[in-house]
Amino acid sequence: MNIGELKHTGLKQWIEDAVALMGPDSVEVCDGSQAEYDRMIQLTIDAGLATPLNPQKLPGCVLFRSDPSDVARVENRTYIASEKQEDAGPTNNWVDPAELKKTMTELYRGSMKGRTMYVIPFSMGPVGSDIAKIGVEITDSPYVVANMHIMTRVGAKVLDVLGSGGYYVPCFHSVGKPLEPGKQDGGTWPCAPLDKKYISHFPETREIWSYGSGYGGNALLGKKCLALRIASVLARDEGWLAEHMLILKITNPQGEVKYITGAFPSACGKTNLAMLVPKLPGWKVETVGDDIAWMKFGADGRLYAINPEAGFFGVAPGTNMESNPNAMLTIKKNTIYTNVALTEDKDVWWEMIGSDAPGKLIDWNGNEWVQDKNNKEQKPAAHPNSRFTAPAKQCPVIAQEWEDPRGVPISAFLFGGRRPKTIPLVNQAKSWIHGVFMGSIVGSEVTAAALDLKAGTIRRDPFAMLPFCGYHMGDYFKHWIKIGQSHDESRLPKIFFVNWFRKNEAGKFIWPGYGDNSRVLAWIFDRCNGADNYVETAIGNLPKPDAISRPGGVSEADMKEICSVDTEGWKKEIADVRENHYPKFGDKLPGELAAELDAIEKRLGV
Ligand code: TSX
Ligand code: MN
Repeated sequence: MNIGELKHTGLKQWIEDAVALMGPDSVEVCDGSQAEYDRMIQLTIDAGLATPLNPQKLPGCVLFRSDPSDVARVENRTYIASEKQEDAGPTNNWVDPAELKKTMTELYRGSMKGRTMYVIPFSMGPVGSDIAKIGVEITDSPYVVANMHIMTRVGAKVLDVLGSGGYYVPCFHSVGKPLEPGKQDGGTWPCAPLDKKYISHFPETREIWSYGSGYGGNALLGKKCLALRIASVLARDEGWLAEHMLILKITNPQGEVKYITGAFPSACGKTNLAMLVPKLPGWKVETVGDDIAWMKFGADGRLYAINPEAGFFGVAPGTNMESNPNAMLTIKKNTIYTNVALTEDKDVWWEMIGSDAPGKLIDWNGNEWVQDKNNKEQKPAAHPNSRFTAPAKQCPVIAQEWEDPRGVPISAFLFGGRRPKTIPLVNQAKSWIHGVFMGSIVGSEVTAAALDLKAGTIRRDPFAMLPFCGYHMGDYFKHWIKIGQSHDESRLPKIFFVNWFRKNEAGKFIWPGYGDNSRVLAWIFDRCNGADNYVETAIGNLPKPDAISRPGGVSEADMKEICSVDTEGWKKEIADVRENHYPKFGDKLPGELAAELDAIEKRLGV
């Protein structure tokens, strides 16, 4: 489709202005068809950027290797450009929007020379759902087009909903590498150097401008940029919630169904939880979403959630038939792999895939790699942030209602993190405001992968939204408090804090996690039905002894330990929140949260 056929005059003008600025050789409006997807993949193969994988083992799959400088989201190059710095808050990078637009306009000038400009109309959420939103991404990357096909709903059906004047979030993306006449990428992943990369959000005008990176969240603008950073601002203004949460469906042995969402910082196994295979007989867990939840109130006063995405953009290393069999089955076909290792028979391999590397590999840098288990220093074959992009509909346990435009009614919110000490296995908030307090203090142990902070320390990541909130985090807390104040609390989801990561004195994990987490989900399920399975404590409602069935290998003493109040540990936790965490939000910290902190401290006893 070409621009002339567009009915939407505003959209047409916006594209024409972009063409004049970026100077592509040609322009294509994407239709979302399989033929278009296949053509994008073929283009990247011809440009030496993609390798087709073994059609017997991985039909319809390809492998990309990115530039070594372009392997993850770049938080220090991610900007919230609001008129006032105060509106971006202390946890976001702020720049003056006019200044940023000036800088980026010069970068965009001629940036698509020698390339095709693709215009991607996409819907976040089922097309036409009241909860869904439309975006249009302009990009010069066929890799982005192919990934957007999987991660969002693309094409003509979206333009139909837009009509001649409908609202869309405009998104600019350029890899920032114009091509000389007649030149191709020739196997070199196109991107700009780090100091030229910009992932910019204009929350007041609801625009996204991305430049210089072709990778994941920097380039697939529907995901973190639109569905979280911009949507969080829309949600604040319109009274709903745009959250970094998985959505799962649980069915108990009696056939009763509940839906639960959960927010966890990175490296806590969110995708694994979203596709959990329960160990408890008779219980069923199905997937609605693994990363983002958009929630609006229904006429019945309940919160209804949709998954705004249509695919999974998951971390490959660590994914195996034990940790997440459903993910492994999802990614057997029609999947884009990025930065994993390649085997001699064109299969994929990554660290902790469940078996040793079969012979000689090509690592994520394109070099030959032979596994040496005696060498502890050996660099990984797959990049630790290597990814699969796969259609959600291929997940064997995708819930049948995952695309219901009305969304699913949420019974519980989970918050969690990797906490080796103090934080119990599960703890129910006493009230909405206590639950908001729990969300506000979410933190996770820093694993070796993060270079910026010392391993072993706790990094606070309130609501797992720290990198994804498009405005001041103190105002975000206030928004959550207001949701509670303006709705019938009995119809709001119950709030829980979970911790699969308690360690004993020897540094060994006490709780087996994974499928055994279904025991905790069952307790939460019953709690939502008002079961008499809890004891009130200073920190919240904890499981009664024996209310959570004990997995094999966990001693009675250990079970008791992870289900009780560590008063001394909690006093330290409270002190850390008071001295190091809450002061970050200055006078934007809601008084209700300061009061909640005081109340818990008082209940713990001085
Ligand atoms: O995803 C995880 N989950 C959630 C699963 C539904 N992981 C992996 C985190 C990195 C992405 C976990 N790791 C979980 C967990 O519940 N728990 C642990 C910690 C753990 C690791 C190994 C063992 C036990 C716990 N091994 C044995 O018990 C033998
Ligand atoms: Mn995420």
